[in-house]
Amino acid sequence: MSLQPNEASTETKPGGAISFPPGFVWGAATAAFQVEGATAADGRSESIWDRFAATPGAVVNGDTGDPAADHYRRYESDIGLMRELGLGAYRFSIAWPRVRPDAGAPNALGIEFYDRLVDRLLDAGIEPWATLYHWDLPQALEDKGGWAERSTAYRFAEYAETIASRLGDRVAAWTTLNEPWCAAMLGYANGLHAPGRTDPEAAVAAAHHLMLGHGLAMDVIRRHAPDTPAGITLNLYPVVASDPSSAADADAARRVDGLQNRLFLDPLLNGTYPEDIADDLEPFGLDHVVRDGDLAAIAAPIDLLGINYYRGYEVTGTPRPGTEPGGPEWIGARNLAFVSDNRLPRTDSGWQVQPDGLTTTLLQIHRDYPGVPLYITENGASYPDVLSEQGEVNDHDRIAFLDSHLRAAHDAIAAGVDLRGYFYWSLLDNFEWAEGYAKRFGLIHVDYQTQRRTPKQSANWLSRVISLNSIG
Ligand code: IFM
Repeated sequence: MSLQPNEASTETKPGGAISFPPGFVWGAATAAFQVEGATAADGRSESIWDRFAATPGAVVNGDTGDPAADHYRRYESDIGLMRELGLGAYRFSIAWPRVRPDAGAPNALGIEFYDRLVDRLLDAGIEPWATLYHWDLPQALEDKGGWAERSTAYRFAEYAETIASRLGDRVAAWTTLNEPWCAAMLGYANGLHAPGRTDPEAAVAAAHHLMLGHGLAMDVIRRHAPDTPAGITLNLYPVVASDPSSAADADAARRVDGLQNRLFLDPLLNGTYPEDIADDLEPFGLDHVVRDGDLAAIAAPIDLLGINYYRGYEVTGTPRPGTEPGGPEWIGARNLAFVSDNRLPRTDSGWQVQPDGLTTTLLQIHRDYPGVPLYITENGASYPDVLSEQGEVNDHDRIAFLDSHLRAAHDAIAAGVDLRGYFYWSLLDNFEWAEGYAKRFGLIHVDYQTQRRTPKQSANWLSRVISLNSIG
C-alpha cells in the first residue's frame, strides 16, 4: 500500500524543474464500459449504456460499447503496457452488469474477471484502484426507475457487498462512485447520457440516491476492507464570475458552484445540502427524497477524495448573445450563462485548456473542506491523434497539457495541499460516451479495427516523468 502521508515537501529547482513528494501515486484510469467491450460475454446483462447507445442519434456514428478497446480479453497484455510505462497504479471500474446481471444474483464468471485483473496487476507491481460505479447501471434497474428510485441505492450496496467481499483483501484503494454529477444531471436532466431522461426532478432525486448509495457502499467496504483507503470521485470545476465587479455575475458564479460542486461536496463532507441553492433546488423536490439518517450515511468519513479536473467555468448573470446556457439550466436555474474565453487553446472536445484552474480547485477544496487527502483521479485531453506511417503518434499537444497540469498540481502541493497522486485519463483510447470513438484521450493509441496498441509520445514522456518523479 503506498498511500503514505505527504511527509516530504516538494522540491522546486530554479529554472522550473519540479519534483513530486516520495510516495506520490502515478497512475492512469479507465472505466469498464469505455474499454472492456465483450458486452455479451460470460453472462453480462444489458446496461443503460448498451440501451442508450442502441438508440438512433444518441451516440456519434452510432458507436456502441463493442468493441471498445477489448480490454476484457486483452487485459493481460494491457497490464504489460502499464508496466512498461512504469505506472504505480491502475484505476479501473467494475461493471455492475457483469457482477450482478440485471442486478440479480452474483455471476461467478463476471466476478472472476475482476479477480484475475486484480491479481495480474499485483503480480506486475501495480496497485489496483477500483471504482464501483462508472455509469453502467443494469438496465433492469432503470426499468424500475433507475437512480431516481431510492431502492437503487440499496441494490448498489448489495452489489458493493459482492465485490468488496471478494476483492477487499487485495484492492489498494476504493472509490464508490465516479462523477455522480454526470450520472445524475447528464443522465436524467439533459438526456445527453444514458438513460437519456430529461426530467429535472428525477435528476435531483438521482443525485441524492447516488450519494446515499455511496454512503451505504462505504459501510460495506469498511466491513470487508477496514484498512483500505476508500472514498469517492467528483468532477469539480473552478467557477469564476465573468465580470468580478458585477453582483449579478458573482451571484451566478455562486449558484453554478453550488449546483455543480457543493451539491456533492457539502453532504459528503459537511453532512448538509448547501442552503444558498435551496431556492434553485426547491422546485425539484430535494426535500421530498431526503429521509432521516440519509445525510449521516452520506457523510460517513472518507480517506480520500478523488478529483477529476478538465476545465473551469466563467459565468455571467446576464445571458447575452455569445454566451452559452449550460448545466444548471437543465435543473431550472435561470438567468445565468457560460462565457467562453476564446484566447485559451482548446482540446478536441472543445474544452478550454486551463491548468491554473486545477491549482485553484485543489486550493479551494483544501481551504473549504480541510483534512481529506486528495488525489487527481482523472485529468486528460482528447486531441485528433494521427498514427503516422512510421507507427508513431506525435501528440505534442497532450504532452504540453500534461506538463502544464502536473505543474499546476505541483503548485498546489507547494502551497500545502495534501495531494497524493495523479491518474491520467485515460490509459487507452476508448468509448467517449455520447462522442463514441471520435475522441481520443489515451496515452496509448488503439486501432479499433485491429486492436493494435501504440503508446503515444505522451506515454513515453509521462513514463520518463514517473521514473524521474520530476519535470525538468
Ligand atoms: O471519459 C470521461 C470519463 O468517463 C469521466 N470523466 C471525463 C472523461 C472525459 O470526458
